[in-house]
Amino acid sequence: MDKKTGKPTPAEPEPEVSIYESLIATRPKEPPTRRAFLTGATSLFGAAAVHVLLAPFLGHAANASGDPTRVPGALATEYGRRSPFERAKRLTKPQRSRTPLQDLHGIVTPSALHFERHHNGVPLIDPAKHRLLVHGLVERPLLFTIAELKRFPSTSRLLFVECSGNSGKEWKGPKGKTAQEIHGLTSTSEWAGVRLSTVLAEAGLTPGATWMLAEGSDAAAMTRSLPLDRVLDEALLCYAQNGEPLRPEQGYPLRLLVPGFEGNTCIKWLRRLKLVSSPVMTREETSKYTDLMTDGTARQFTFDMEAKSVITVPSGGQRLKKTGYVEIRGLAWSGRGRVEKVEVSVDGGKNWRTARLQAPILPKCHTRFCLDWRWDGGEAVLQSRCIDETGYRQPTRKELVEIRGTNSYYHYNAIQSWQIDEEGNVRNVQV
Ligand SMILES: Nc1nc2c(c(=O)[nH]1)N[C@H]1C(S)=C(S)[C@@H](COP(=O)(O)O)O[C@H]1N2
Ligand SMILES: [Mo]
Repeated sequence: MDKKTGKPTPAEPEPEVSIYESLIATRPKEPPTRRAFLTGATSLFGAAAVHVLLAPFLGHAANASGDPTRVPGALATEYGRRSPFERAKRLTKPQRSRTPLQDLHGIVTPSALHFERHHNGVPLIDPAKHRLLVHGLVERPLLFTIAELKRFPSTSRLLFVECSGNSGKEWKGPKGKTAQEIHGLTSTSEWAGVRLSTVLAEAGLTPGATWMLAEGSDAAAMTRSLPLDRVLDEALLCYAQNGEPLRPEQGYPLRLLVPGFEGNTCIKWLRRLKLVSSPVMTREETSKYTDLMTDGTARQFTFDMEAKSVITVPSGGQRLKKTGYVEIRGLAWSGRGRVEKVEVSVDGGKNWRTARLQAPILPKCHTRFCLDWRWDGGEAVLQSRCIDETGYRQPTRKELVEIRGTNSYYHYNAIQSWQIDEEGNVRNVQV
C-alpha cells in the first residue's frame, strides 16, 4: 500500500545485482585461478566485458569480506577508465549519439560522453598526414600541418556545442521520453587550439573576403559558408578537447568551433578554408538546416542557438521515490552570451522562482542551475526558462509555435515541461 495515496504499490522491481555482489556470488570455493574466475563471471557479463571492466580488480573478486581495506587495490594504469559500477552511456544511432544529460554533474561533458553527429561516419585520420589548406581571397594560400598549427599562440574556452536538430521531434508533440532522448544533442567541453583570426592573418585577407567556406575531410565532406564579420572574433581551430587531443568523433585532428553557432557550422576533420565573397549555398545551408515558416518562406543562415534550458533531475523516465526534499537540477545555455538568470516553475508556469546558478557562468557555455524543492506527493509540472544577457527569454511552446508554426525541424528551444504524477513518475508533456 502506498502511504500517501492509499493505492496498492506496484511490486518493486528486483534490485539489480551489483557487479560486486555477483562477483562474490560466482566466487569459487577454492582460491580461484584467473581462468576459473573468468569462467564463473562470464555467464553474467560475457568474457569481453569482464576482461575490460574488471581486469584491474581481480584481486577484489576473491575477497569474500567485501572490505576493500583487506586486499591490495588495483595497480596504476597508463590510461584510466571509470569505475565498473558506473554505467552512464550515450544513446546511439549510426550517425548520431546523445549525451546522458540526466547523469552529469557540473558543466563539462566527459569526452567519452560528448554527443556525436556525423553525416557519413567518423573518419580515421593520421594527424601526421593531415593538412589544412587556406586559400581563395587571400594574399598567400597556405597549407598547414597540425604541428604548424600548434606552434601558433594557443587559446582555450569552455563552450557548448548544440546540434540545430536537438529536440527537433518535439515540434510535432511530446515525442521523446528522457532528457537524453529529447535534449542530448548538446555537450560542453574545454576546447583548445588557435584563433581563426591568427591563421587568417598569416594568409592575409584580401578586401573582397567576406565569407569563408569550411570543409571537412570525412566521407560526407561536409561544407558550410560562414560570414567572416560574425566569426572572426571568436572562432577557434581546435586540436584539443578537455586537455587531450580531440576525440575522433569530435573531429580529430582538427575542427572548427564557432561559439554559440549551430553545431553543423563547427566543421570536424577540417581540411580546407576558402575565403569567398558570398555564401556558397552548399547542401547544408539550402536543402538542410533551413526553417520552413508558415507563409512558405524559409529562414536560412540561422546560426545563433537561442537561449534554452532543461531540468535534468528530475526528468523524463525517472521516478521520485520519496516525498520531501528534492534538489531540482538542470542546464541552461545561450548562443548569444551569458546566462543571466534561470527561473523554475513547479506548477506548469503559473509561478516562477529564481534558480541558483553554479559558477562558472561563462558565455556560450552550459551553465548549471539548482533549486531547492519539497515534493508533497501531489501532481506537479516542472519547467525551467533561461534568460540570457541580451534580455531574451526562452519561449513557451505556444509562443514559439505562434512565430515559427510547426513545419520546422531545427532550432526548437521551447520550455520543457516534465509532469510528475502522484506515484512520482516523470513524463514529457507539452502544456
Ligand atoms: N566534417 C563534418 N563536420 C561536422 C559534421 C559532419 O557530419 N561532418 N556534423 C556537424 C553537425 S550536424 C554537428 S551537430 C556537429 C556535432 O559535433 P560533435 O559530433 O562533436 O558533437 O558537428 C558538425 N560538423
Ligand atoms: Mo547537427
